[in-house]
Amino acid sequence: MDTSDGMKIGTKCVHSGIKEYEFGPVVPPIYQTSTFKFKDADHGARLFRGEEFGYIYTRMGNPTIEAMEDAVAELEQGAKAIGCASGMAAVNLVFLALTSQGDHVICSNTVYGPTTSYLSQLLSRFRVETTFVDTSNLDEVESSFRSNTKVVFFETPGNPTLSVTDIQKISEMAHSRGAKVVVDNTFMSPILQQPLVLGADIVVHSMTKFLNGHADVVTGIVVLKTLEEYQQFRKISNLVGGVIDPFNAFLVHRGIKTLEIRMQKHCENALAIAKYLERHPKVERVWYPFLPSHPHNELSKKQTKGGGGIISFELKGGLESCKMVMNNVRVWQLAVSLGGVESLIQHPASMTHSSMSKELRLQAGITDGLVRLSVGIEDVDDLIWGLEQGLKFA
Ligand code: LCS
Repeated sequence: MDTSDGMKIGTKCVHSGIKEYEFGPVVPPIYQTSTFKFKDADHGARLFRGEEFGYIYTRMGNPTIEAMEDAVAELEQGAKAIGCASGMAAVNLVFLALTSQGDHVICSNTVYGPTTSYLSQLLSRFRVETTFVDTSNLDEVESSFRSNTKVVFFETPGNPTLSVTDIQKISEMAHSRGAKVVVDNTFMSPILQQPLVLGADIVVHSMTKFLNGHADVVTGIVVLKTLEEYQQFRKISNLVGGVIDPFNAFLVHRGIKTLEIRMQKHCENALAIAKYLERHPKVERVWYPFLPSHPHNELSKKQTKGGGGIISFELKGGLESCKMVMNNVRVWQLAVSLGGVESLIQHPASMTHSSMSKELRLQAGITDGLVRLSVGIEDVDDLIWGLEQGLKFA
């Protein structure tokens, strides 16, 4: 039995999803099995007809995976969730479930590069058309709706420029036109932002990032608001595969126990580093939602509990300066991905967002002089010292 009902989120992080298991372990066992025995032939047939609940085959469900899925669903205040093999597998599941030939999607122009490419280069082959807009601009979103618009998809804050989108207002707008709102909540985690409570229909995560938090798995999840939607999505997930495996689910569930304290430290460190960068003579501009200079600071403070662990900044010296900083920083590691306990630095234009066309990249504000930081939980003095070693060369 889940013991976390009615508790605060830090308690939920520790207890959510955990059931009673044989021998009484306090953490869910890793059911590393592809398949489950039926009691007899009639039992197997009843499970397949859906007349009785039971595990059948791990692509369709597994107790270790379900424990983690229930934990994330509870933290996001959804009904149920589906663990996926990666964040991109979660994005794919959403669009396979929600769109058909001839449909239209509105997507923020500030999302992870491969999400843009998935929509513009892959889903378009199945005659699902996407309009990319600045979703922080409500007028732009409003004027992009068509009679066949089925989905509005965005990250908030967006990767990598940290532009913030009003979840509540966009949800009202989309619902009045019969479209669903899907929020990629990877940058915030349910500790800082709960899109379903603000009116969104579906949440996706790359759990590779903050939810797991330790840079040792690639996984994703789709959180559904209603059981009916979950059942509809589960049927599609059973067909497309691309599900998480029990060991990775175990690791993510373990990571979630410390999610609240990790997010607090990510936010605290990131705000201090954003302020340091803002004062730095070699830095042109800093993008961090909880800085008063961020254009969406007010909305960010209303909609989220913290600025998160990601900062982007523009160097006065452009691309050459970015390379000097990346090649000379200490403590920080030059690598893509984000949301782990270790601090990382990378260059969106040539790395995470390089699959986008130059036109879409510049439209999203991803210039050659932009550097992205994923601020970890190390001591902030060491992080600032490490950055300064690189910035000296900018
Ligand atoms: N959504 C967001 C917001 C992401 O940042 C990423 C990956 C994905 C979805 C896809 O998740 P994955 O399939 O990798 O689990 N973002 C990355 C990034 O910024 N650097 O490397 C990966």
